[in-house]
Amino acid sequence: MKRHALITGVTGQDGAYLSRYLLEKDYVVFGLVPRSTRYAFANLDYLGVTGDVDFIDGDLADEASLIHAVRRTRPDEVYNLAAQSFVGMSWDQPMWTTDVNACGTLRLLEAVRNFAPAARFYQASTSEMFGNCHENGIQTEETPMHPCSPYAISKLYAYWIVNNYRTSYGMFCVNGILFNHESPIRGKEFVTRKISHNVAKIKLGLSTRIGLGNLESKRDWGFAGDYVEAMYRIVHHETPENFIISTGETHSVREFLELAFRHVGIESWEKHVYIDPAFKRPAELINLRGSSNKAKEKIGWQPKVTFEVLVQMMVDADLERLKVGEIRH
Ligand code: NAP
Ligand code: G4F
Repeated sequence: MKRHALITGVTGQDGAYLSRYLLEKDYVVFGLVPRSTRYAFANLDYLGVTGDVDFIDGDLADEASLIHAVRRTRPDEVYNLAAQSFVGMSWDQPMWTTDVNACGTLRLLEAVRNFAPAARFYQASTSEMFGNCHENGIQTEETPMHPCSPYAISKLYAYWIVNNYRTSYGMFCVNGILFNHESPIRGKEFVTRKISHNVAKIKLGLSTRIGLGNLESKRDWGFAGDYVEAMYRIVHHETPENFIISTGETHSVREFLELAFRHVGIESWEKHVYIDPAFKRPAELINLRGSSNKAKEKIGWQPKVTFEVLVQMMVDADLERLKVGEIRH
C-alpha cells in the first residue's frame, strides 16, 4: 500500500520540494490549496511535479475544509507547512498572521485528532522563535525562546500546541525547528531571492540598483532541498521529538550581497545598493546560528549544499530565467 501524505502549503517553496521528495519515495501526495492562491503552481511546475500532486481545496482559516481534507485523504503523515511566512508583513497583518499560523495549526491538529489520530504530524517551526536568545552564539533545542515579531509569536503558539497534543493525547506530533532555507524558488520578498533576482537583472542590464534594509543581520542559511529530507527523517524517527535543522554557519546580508555580485563579475557592488528604510523592521533578529548536532546524531541528517554554492545556484537560476524571458518566478 502506498503511504498517503497531506501537505499544507504545497504551493510554497518547501511544499514543492517536499512533494517532489515524497513522490520520489512513491507516496500519494495530497496538497491543500486555498482559493486565495488562484492555483498558482509555479513552484511545483518548476520542479516538474504539478501533475503528480492531488490537490484539495482548503484553508487553515476554515475548520470545515480541514476536516474534509483529512477525511478524504486518510493521511499517514501530515506536513503542516502552510503559513503567512513573511516576518516583515506580520507587523502589518498581525491578526491574519496569528489566525493562520497559530489558530490554523490548532484547527488542523483537531481535524487530525478526530479523523486520523494515528497520522504522524509535522509542524514547520522556526528559528525565529528564539528571538535574540542564544548560548555562546548558537541556538540548540534547549535555548530559551523569546520571539520578536507577530510572526514568531504565532509560530511559538503553534510549537507549543503541537507539543501539547503529543503529551495530552499521545499523538505523534513533532516540530522541525528550521533555520532559514532558500532555493531558486524562494519567494522574491525574502532577502536572498530579492538579491539573486536583482543581481541577475543588473548583470543583464535590466536594472541598476537594489533597495535593502539591514545589511548587518546574520542568518544561518541552508538549501531547501536538503531541509525537506530532514522533515521526512524527523517524521520517521522512532519517537516523536523536536529537532533543529540548520547548517551551523552564520552569514550577514552584506556577505550574501558580496558573493552574489562577485559571482556575476561585479566587485564594486556598493554603487548598486542603497538603504531603503521601508525594509527595516520594528524589531530585528541580529544573529541566528543553529546547532543541528541532535539531528546529526539521532536521524543522521547533515546539510549538503554550502552557503557559497547556494548563492551561486540562486543567481544562476535567476540569470537563466531572465534570459529565456521566464517571468512567473
Ligand atoms: P512559503 O513559500 O511562504 O509557503 C507558504 C505556503 O502556505 C504557500 O503555499 C501559501 O499559499 C500557503 N498558505 C498561506 N496561507 C494559507 C492558508 N490560510 N491556508 C492554507 N495555505 C496557506 O513558505 P516556505 O518558505 O515554503 O515555508 C514553509 C513553512 O516553513 C512555513 O510555515 C514557514 O513559516 C516555515 N519556515 C520556513 C523557513 C524558511 O526559511 N523557508 C524557516 C523556518 C520555518 P499562497 O502562496 O497561495 O499564499
Ligand atoms: O529573508 P528574510 O525576510 O527572512 P527572515 O525574516 O529571516 O524569515 C525567514 O526565515 C525564518 C527562519 O528564521 C522563517 F521562519 C520565515 O518564515 C522566513 O522564511 O530576512 C532576513 C534578514 C532580516 O534580518 C531582514 O531584516 O534580512 C534582512 N533584510 C535586509 N534587507 C531584508 C531586506 N529582508 C527582506 N525581506 N527584504 C529586504 O530588503
